[in-house]
Amino acid sequence: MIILHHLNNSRSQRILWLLEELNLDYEIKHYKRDAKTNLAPSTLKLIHPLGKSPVITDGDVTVAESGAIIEYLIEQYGEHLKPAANSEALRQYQYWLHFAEGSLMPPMVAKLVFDKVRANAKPFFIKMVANKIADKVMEGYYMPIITNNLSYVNAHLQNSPWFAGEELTGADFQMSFPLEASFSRGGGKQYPAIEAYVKKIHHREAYKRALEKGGEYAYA
Ligand SMILES: N[C@@H](CCC(=O)N[C@@H](CS)C(=O)NCC(=O)O)C(=O)O
Repeated sequence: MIILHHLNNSRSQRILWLLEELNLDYEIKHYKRDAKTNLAPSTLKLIHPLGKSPVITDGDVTVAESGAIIEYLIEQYGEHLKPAANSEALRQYQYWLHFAEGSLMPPMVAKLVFDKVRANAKPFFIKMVANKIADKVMEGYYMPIITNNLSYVNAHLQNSPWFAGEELTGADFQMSFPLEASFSRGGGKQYPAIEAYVKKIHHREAYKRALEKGGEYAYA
């Protein structure tokens, strides 16, 4: 039996959606982020030493890291979600599967960290200095990368209904989280193709079931 070790408001939602889309039999074990630190509970380290979510167990097998989990589930249970060997669709599939965590997420995580620094720095003088540093790094470095990445994704989606072409594939599950996260605060009007894509995902029956089963998810 597959068990998804699922953390609220996390990348684990993409795996939940995939499990639903594949119509698999699985259980969810819920973990809740600490209200203060937002970190996962230490019990997740009993499943995998890094203590991050998503992580799945399937009998004796434990798989961590969203991209690896998606590849594992597709290899084992859903080959139809992977394009044919040596096709352009397969190259696109591999590219976007890696792009999501390799290029798109890191500057977004940096933004989240700097937003937290701005919000929590105390006392007043430290806050002023922290804000100045945060603004400089964000404006000078991370924001241009985020904008460049999102414009690139938007241009791709203007010409392609799914990330690897005409069909839904594993790449779409992997790309869903950063796109949802970047749109969750009502931003993104300048990226109409991404907006339409995120809406399209949210209308899928499997996605709705995943949302229902997963509970708290701030990005849908
Ligand atoms: N690149 C990893 C990232 C895993 C990750 O950082 N997960 C976050 C949730 S989105 C987490 O577990 N955070 C809680 C913590 O770090 O304690 C993946 O895609 O699986």
